[in-house]
Amino acid sequence: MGKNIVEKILSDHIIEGKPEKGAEVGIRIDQTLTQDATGTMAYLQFEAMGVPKVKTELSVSYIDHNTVQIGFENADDHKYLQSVAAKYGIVYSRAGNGICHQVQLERFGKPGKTLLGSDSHTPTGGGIGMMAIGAGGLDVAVAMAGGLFYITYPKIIKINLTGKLNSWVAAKDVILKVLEIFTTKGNVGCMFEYGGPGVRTLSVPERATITNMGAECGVTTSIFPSDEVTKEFLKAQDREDDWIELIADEDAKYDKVVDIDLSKLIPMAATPHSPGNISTVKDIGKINVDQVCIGSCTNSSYKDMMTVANILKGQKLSSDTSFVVAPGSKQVIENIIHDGGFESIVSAGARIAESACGFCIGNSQSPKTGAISLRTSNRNFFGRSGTKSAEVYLVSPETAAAAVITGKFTDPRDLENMGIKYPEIKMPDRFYIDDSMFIFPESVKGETEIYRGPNIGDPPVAEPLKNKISGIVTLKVGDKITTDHIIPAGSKMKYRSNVPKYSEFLFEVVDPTFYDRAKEIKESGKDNIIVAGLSYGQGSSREHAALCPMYMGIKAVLAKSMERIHKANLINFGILPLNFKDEKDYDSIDQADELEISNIKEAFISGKNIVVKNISKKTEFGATYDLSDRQKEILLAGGTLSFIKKTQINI
Ligand code: MIC
Ligand code: SF4
Repeated sequence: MGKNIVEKILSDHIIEGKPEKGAEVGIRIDQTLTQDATGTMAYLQFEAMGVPKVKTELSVSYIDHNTVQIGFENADDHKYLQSVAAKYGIVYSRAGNGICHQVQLERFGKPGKTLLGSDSHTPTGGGIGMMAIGAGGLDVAVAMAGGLFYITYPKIIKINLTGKLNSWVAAKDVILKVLEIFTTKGNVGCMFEYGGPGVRTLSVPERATITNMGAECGVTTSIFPSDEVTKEFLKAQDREDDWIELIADEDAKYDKVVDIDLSKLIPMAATPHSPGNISTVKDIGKINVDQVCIGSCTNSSYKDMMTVANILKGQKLSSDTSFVVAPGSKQVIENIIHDGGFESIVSAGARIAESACGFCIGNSQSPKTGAISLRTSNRNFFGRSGTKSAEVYLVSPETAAAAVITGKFTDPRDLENMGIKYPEIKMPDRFYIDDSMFIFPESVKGETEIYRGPNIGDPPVAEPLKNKISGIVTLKVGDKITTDHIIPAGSKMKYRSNVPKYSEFLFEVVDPTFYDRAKEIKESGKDNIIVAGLSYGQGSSREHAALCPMYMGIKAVLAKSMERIHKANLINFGILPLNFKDEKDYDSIDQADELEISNIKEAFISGKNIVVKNISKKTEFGATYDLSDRQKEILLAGGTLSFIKKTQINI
């Protein structure tokens, strides 16, 4: 029987477990990437493993998130990361070189390889035919040390593309359509594989926009075939030798096939406050736009920037709109300078931000009170922009550029009526390439001493899971709680290397009293427990959303359902992830109730449900857990680091 692309890559990489749907399999990781906001913890944990050099084919450490440098913290972290990279054989991508996913695609991504990244948008690499997966920093550290990465053998969903995008309709509109179909919940354990005749009409950056935002659906990853278009892209990056053909066999099977006719799509937007709230641009109407931000790992490629530049050529920014552009990499900036695009963007009135995450993570450019902000990024979670009252819409670069000119939400197809022609962008035959912002480990001479400034603290160690968790529901939350709700990034992100300080901001967006209440419960000797609705832990890979709760004495999270990366992070840090056996029991619990979760170890052995007693309400109900034997052992050992030390597994 023929194989699809996912099956081909997995069969080359599975080292442990059987390729059966729903089973846990351990895969070999060829490449890793980290970014600075998740990287410091990942490398502190890697150091604790005592491995002399990384064992992957390639590991890259990017500086792209914490580049604001108000105070010493960011710069300290950068220096630490540079010294770790030099010591352990890791490529270091300096601040200014660009956003990790964009740069990885340009310079290192290889079809058919596996990539594990400590960032949820690592699947951007699927645009080049890689199996690129986002994970917590600790899982990436294990992979760098030569350990396996564990996933659920996926359900493989084919998204069959036919037709061709019309003018003014973009790759972003494709993924917004996918989000409309699949929503942001209920897709855990699935992978999207794109196929069909429409694929060849999409360039690599367009494909990468689509795989990037698959993360918002909660799938493990998304992947495109590696074909002639991929070959041309790699050739233009002077990397033709990295190309292999990777296409599904004619008779490949899928768990589900969904058809999308590209020629039927129209400009779309995700409305506040979820990438899953999908509307058409037309239906939103001509509302005033206060801010337009173009960039982020979703839409900051050469193609995106040149499209915007050509739309804005000879135009000026509307007087009531603020406009920022952050090209995705140094390579993108240099190429749009060479090809004349930079001038049009600057001349139109853009404020040029450095090639970094910046506005996307609320680390700059927070909009004004109550603003309508149009962004080409991938997440519009409540409060993420740094302004709680702002309404953030996610759109294509074309729709964003239209709003720059008109100052209003505008269907970009209407620009034709203003005499603006749709720009057909041709990808360069050869990009202007300069790798001087990488520090390659081969170039580092002599012994390296690790630099540890005052911002670098030791990661706290988890405790072994107790047989009885007895404590208080510190917080009860609803559906779709994101990691941005759990622990904000933005201006607080500079404390990533200082867990006690960063923990002060836990659930700040949801309930500013959380930290004090959790501290009091912890100090009284009781456990903290979180109760949540559907799809808890959506969004980022940030392991601080588990690490800081662990530090504050949270022992269990009881939810209707949980997202993949967050659940793995909870296990890595010894927090028990539980699900309601019957979702209705969620309604019977109130915040501040006292719960008792007992006989956990017996349940792990017998495989039976865990009984949760609500002492306050004098009721009890069943909780399920979807844990492999390996995950149970990790929890009982007190998290992954302790598990590695205890079992002395050979990584
Ligand atoms: C995000 O987009 O939310 C981030 C910031 O890139 C995170 C990583 C982090 O929190 O450091 C992600 O996507 O994993
Ligand atoms: Fe950076 Fe935003 Fe991409 Fe996250 S989603 S990696 S913050 S650009």
